[in-house]
Amino acid sequence: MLTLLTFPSAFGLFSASPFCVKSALMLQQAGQRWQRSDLLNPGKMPHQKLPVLRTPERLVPDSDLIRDWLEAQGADFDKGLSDVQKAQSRALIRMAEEHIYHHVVLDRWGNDDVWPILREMFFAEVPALIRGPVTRAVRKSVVKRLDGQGVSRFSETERRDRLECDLEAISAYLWQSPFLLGDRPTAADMSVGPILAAMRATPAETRLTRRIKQDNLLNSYVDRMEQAIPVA
Ligand SMILES: N[C@@H](CCC(=O)N[C@@H](CS)C(=O)NCC(=O)O)C(=O)O
Repeated sequence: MLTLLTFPSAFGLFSASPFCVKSALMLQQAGQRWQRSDLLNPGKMPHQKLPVLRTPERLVPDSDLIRDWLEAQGADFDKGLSDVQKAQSRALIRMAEEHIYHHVVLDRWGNDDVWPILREMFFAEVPALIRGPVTRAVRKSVVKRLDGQGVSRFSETERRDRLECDLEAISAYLWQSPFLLGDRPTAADMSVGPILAAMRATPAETRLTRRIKQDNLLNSYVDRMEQAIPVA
């Protein structure tokens, strides 16, 4: 049986990590027999990140490589799509994973209202005596990476505008069909859906959580995705 090494469930989601949710959706959609195994520290993983899929032969790191592996076994997440739609799918996936995702991470780790909740949720197993310094160090390293990526260097208004353009692009698709590229979820939905779900699920009310919750189109899309391929 396949094992998905994943960050644990959080905020009512299969995992705090949208990449882990994406891989779970793909495993489910591919009809594979699989189980989850929760990890808190991916330090020993091939990319020091999660998700990782344990197959009978090897560890497959990275949600894109997991997708490739599943497709090599016969899965087709973009069944019936034209070449242009497949190109659109790729662009949507990159927009969500390489841009929107960083806004979500900043909203979780850079936000002083969210941080105390996150600290208790993610680090409950760290002994109380060292929890303070350990959690501060982890937060500092995440915030430093966001600075390196660049998202936190924009002003709040610039960030809002950048994100808004992406959400409008996604909405333009969703005005046409229940899922991004038609009547059924495809690979693009399995990336975009979990990232919007993560944005909505941040455990404090923020500009980003409100942005999804108050948008009927996006909010119902997140619900639809969760119902279409249940993995929780
Ligand atoms: N490109 C990777 C991204 C995975 C990723 O960024 N995972 C994050 C959690 S959302 C992680 O493991 N972070 C731990 C770290 O960077 O130390 C994929 O698609 O799987």
